[in-house]
Amino acid sequence: MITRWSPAIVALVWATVTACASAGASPDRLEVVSPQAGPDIPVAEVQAHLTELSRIAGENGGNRAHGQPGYRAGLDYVRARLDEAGYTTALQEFTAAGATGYNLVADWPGGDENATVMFGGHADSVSAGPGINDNGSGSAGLLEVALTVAEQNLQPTKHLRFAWWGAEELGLVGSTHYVENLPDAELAKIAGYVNFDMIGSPNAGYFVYASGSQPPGSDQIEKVLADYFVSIGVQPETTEVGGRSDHAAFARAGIPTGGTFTGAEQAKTADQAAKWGGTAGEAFDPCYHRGCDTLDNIDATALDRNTDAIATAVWTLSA
Ligand code: DPN
Ligand code: CA
Ligand code: ZN
Repeated sequence: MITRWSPAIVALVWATVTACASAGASPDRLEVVSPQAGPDIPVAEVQAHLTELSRIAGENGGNRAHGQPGYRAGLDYVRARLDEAGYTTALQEFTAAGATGYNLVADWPGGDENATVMFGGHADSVSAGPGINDNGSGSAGLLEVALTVAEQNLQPTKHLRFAWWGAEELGLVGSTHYVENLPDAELAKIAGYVNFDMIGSPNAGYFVYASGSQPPGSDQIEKVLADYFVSIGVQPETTEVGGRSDHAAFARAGIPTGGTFTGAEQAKTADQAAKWGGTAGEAFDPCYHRGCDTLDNIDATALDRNTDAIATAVWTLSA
């Protein structure tokens, strides 16, 4: 790895600017030994999970929102697939807006638990609709990669943990609850957290979370994801996701974070349309937080590429 700044200086700067990096994992534990080619995940398998989430929303008042029956039904679908595959799963309860919420955490047995790499995304929709791009897409991509880990009986050096967060749409409630209630000793074992929130936008962009404003070690995650897109001939851009998704609580705890994103309410520029295709001047996701975020609101190519990026990140960062 070529680092521009010495890790000591980066750590010093980060410690100076952040007030609560108490339990942060040391960034060197995330160091990529050698990039691994992740498996090519068939997008049809990811789409099949989206079809199930759509059906579940349809049978439960049209959404999968926090506190609504469709939320729990969708989460139970994901959990059942993981249990069948051999994961150790747990539901973590919390309360938000007077309703019980749930995080689903799934551990793949094995690996060094003192170096745990986590991959997650939010499982709730807004109440306006079924939330198929936001965030059925990340939920389904993560699920299919987790199932592929099991099918291939991956035996990574590090310990692998997947998470599906509740009540993200109410203000990152589930992921914040998880991080804030994990004992410092457990938090210190988390070598990195990679987030996938909206990965199939219909007018897709190819964004990787910018690591510069994130804890030391985040550059490793950015590089694995960006290198993957370049390897398939897609030129990604970095984006400042800030406090807009579930990596935020991990970053506040000093844990290296990253992720991918295909865009929400912002309009695609002419330059972006030239390199990625799609429509300039139109939102990446015109159905963002609307009832029309249905199965029709997915670009299968973006969903495929991003799910393959998840697989590459899982294989590489856990090796
Ligand atoms: N956090 C997303 C949502 O659930 O509405 C939107 C989003 C994701 C925005 C990633 C920016 C970056
Ligand atoms: Ca694929
Ligand atoms: Zn959302």
